[in-house]
Amino acid sequence: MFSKPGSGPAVLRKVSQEASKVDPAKRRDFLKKGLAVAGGAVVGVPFASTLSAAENNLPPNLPEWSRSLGAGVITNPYGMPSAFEGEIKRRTVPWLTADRIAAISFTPLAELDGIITPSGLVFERYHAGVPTINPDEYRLMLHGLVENPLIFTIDDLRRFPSTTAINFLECPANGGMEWRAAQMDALQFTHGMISCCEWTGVLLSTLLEEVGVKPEAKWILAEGSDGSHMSRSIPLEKALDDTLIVYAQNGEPLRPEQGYPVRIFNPGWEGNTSVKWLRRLEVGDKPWYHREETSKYTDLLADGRARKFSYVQESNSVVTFPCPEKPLKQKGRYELEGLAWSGSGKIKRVDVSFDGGVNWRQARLKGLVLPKALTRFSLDFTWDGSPALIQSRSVDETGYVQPTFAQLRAARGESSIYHKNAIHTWRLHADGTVTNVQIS
Ligand SMILES: Nc1nc2c(c(=O)[nH]1)N[C@H]1C(S)=C(S)[C@@H](COP(=O)(O)O)O[C@H]1N2
Ligand SMILES: [Mo]
Repeated sequence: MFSKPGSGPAVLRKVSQEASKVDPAKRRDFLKKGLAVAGGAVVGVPFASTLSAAENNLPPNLPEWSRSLGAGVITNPYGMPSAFEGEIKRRTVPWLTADRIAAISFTPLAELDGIITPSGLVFERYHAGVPTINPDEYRLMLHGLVENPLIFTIDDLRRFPSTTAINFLECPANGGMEWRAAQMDALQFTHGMISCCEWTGVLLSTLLEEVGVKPEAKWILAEGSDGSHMSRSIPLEKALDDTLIVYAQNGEPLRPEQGYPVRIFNPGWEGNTSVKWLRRLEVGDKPWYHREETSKYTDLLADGRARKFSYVQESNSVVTFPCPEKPLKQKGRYELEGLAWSGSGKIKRVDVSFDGGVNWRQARLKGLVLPKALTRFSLDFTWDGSPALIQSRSVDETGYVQPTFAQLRAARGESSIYHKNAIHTWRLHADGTVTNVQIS
């Protein structure tokens, strides 16, 4: 079957003819930058070659799904992804993170576009599983060095002015398996303990104003109501700056895995400070040094001392295409993509190298460039089949430059599993596959 003459197909034909032209000036430009151009390669299939396909759903035939009524509106009262996208999912590393207590699942970064992580794909980290909390029984206590201690219901929290912000949330152990050597051959596992959502809630400063903070107050303890009683000490300056008491994620109530019905959210800071299933906020004059923040969230240095309260997630970046999950299937033109972020503010610049850090080209920042949020970058390139060592290097608005492994190890040793933000390397092989390697 053919479509009407002169309509769709003619337009398609025109596009594919144009795509086959290579502008000589651009070609010279590519060569100058050290990237070979595969001669005459076209993206897509020439229109005429499909004309012989008489009995299938491909153009120019009309597909079978265009000849009958589709599913109705009540099929999915809550919409789900296409059944063909079932492989886009959170995954665990069975030997390391599948345990109920030390549970971690990873965000499938290679499969995502834009900067927002869909709620169902946000990585999960819990120390004692996901509690089931009836919102009618939910209460938040705010007490300690305050004039007027209060207990809030969710309705109470919603009566205060709300704030919405798009921010990343990263576990400082993101990439922790890579501190000493390249180990995981998947972007999902080297960088997938990060998400970026739109969060809505009330500023903690608003609640603190309501209860009246005493002059000697300097710290706040946030405590979860799950079995782990996860608790962290947060300096008052942060609490009065951008800390949110969050009840919504990507426009709907928080997901149970993310702390339903209420979590605290500290933009740009270690994910563990964003205590989920929040039960209690206590105002005090010194840190509490509770179990998790002493036994876990300190960074052991080479000389045996430990960094404490290393809250800020330093600038980091990674190439998300190509990557082990997304190899190159043929030569020709592509758009390299990646994600960069900084807990200190906006991403200012990202550079990309194809030769392991010898030569660098500036990537473009795509779409929204927001403080303390994932920022997408990209770079056009044409692959001639040569092996490459692909890297990205971010610079944030404070001027901080993402370190090499050599720089990071010189400063921090190799004893920590946290805050590994070194420049990452993907080895692109001649057959288009990609593996994880480290070069200092
Ligand atoms: N109550 C409670 N809050 C918690 C945790 C927990 O186990 N219990 N895990 C923390 C850790 S270590 C991280 S990295 C983040 C993960 O947030 P997410 O599961 O929403 O991605 O939640 C933090 N908040
Ligand atoms: Mo974490």
